[in-house]
Amino acid sequence: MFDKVLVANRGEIAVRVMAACEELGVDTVAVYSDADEEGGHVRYADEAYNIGPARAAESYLDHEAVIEAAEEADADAIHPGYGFLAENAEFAGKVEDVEGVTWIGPSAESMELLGEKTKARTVMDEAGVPIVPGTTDPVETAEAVDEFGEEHGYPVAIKAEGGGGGRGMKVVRSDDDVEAELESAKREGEAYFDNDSVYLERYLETPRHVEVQILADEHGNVRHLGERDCSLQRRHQKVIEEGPSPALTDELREEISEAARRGIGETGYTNAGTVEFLVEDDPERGPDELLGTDADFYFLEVNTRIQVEHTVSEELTGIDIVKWQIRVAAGEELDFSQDDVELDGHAIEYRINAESAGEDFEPTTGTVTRYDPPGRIGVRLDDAIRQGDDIGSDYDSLIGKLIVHAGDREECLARSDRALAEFDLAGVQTTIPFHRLMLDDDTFVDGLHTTKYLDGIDRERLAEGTERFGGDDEEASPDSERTLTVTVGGKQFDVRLEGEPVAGGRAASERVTANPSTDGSAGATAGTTESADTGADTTDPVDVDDGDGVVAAEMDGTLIGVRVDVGDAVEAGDTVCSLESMKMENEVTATRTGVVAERFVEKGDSVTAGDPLFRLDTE
Ligand code: MV4
Repeated sequence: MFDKVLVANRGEIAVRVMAACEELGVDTVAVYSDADEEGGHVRYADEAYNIGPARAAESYLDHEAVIEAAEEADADAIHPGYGFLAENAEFAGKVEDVEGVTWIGPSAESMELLGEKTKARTVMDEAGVPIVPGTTDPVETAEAVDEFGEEHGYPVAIKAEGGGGGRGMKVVRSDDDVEAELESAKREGEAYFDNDSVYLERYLETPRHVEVQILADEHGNVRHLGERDCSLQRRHQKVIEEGPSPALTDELREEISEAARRGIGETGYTNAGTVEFLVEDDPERGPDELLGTDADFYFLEVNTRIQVEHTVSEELTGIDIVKWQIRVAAGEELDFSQDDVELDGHAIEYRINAESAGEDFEPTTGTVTRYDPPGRIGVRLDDAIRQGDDIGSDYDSLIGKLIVHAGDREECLARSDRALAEFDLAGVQTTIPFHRLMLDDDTFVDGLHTTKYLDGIDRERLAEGTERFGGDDEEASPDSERTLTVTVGGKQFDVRLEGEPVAGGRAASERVTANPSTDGSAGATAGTTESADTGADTTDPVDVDDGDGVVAAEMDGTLIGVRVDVGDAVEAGDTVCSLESMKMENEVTATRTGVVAERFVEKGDSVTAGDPLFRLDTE
């Protein structure tokens, strides 16, 4: 076993990995950016190294900075968590090449193979795992797309070879759109993955998203830990995950899980991974009709990392997946057979994001003035924050995960209701009210939601519903108390705040009483927790045009791609540049047709919300 593991991540997943190390008797090393000096993962670790500025590209994504920290700390392994460098085969390869440091994950070679989608499709196809009807070779021309559409029918999905998690996918609804969508998919592939190669699949209109958890060791053992249903998503971001899937019969569940195990076994994969499938749902299906072995399911992609929702499978099987990642990387053999793996009851994970569901899930920031999470039977909370922490906007918005386990789905839903009602968090808006709304939603409660469900839900209903359940402007009751730990002249004090908090968390007239801090622990500010298990995801295009043809940045960020220059003709809807913000890539699109008259920025520039990017002359 390793002596010391460096965790190349932040927030709840970094703490989750360190907790596994703790149980294995392994020392832990945190790395942190300037924004995370007082982050929860730094508090938790045995030692910590600053690896650069807040901007992820200069810290958490800096290969050399992470490897240097590992060498300096004399760590003998690196765990990447999810997001950031977790699925970067190049980085994994660099770690593999460092003498005395082990990569806790699949081999760089496996990551590369499965990261290239047509290769992954080919391997799975050869292993007898059904793949979505389509091409296993890249397509080059509009004619090839057209031909596929004629033969298999529209809609057709054009997907980027390097894509995944919702990025670089375009849907072609008729032959009129082929040319534009093909160009757009290639451009995105090039911008995001340095790879303009694309392939085709038949587009399924209302699939369910089912994924199988895999653990594999270096001795040829491959086990599946059952499936999770992640159909409740918005814009490719999962919000609630559960297992077992409420839509499948045990027979279909077994068939999909075994297909995943077979496919992974063929690739020589090791460590933890997830095999994603789409299952064609029947829109006419009732709550008591489950999808059986006559339903079609298709391999989609393999995620070569631990995922945000791994906790669901841990609750169902009682197997500590993260601990096994570390043990497998250290060469240990899985000590349980497939028959030993039993799914016990039902588990649901609720992502607690600092977002306002009523305002289109806009990320929110603030200071956590009250943090009193639920507990008791069947409730697990994976987090890294504490009362007094600042939720910033440098990283994405996941601040914790509530995982509820019970004997069956019905009990799990009731227990979830109880746990979410108990969850007392103030100072920053979160998705808690949204989750409570979902527990009051017939489609979700009946398990009839597909991947399209949330994007089609009425905005008003979301706004009203989240308001009803504690709402977006929740305030502390007047007699409530909040405490903060502050440092004054080098001494730490617990400060009790009384009175009405106002926006930002400070009372207009508040009494402050201070007592010396009992445990001497540092007062805390933490950035938000990294959550994007899909890596950086694409949000909807940002359209900003203040009326005089100026396209302005809607948020703070860095320009990672500038697509047009002075003199270029653009059409409304064309992407003019890509803006990275909070680890997400946002396409800035032209809102009108015209010619670029002025360009105020170039690739690599940092911009602040409101900064002009281009001026368009309208024709
Ligand atoms: C699809 C699809 C329908 N047909 N492929 C989106 C994320 C990426 N991993 C693949 N995705 C999809 N691929 C075909 N041929 C629908 C989606 C999709 C989706 C998939 C899983 C979970 C949520 C989704 C939401 C929208 C679209």
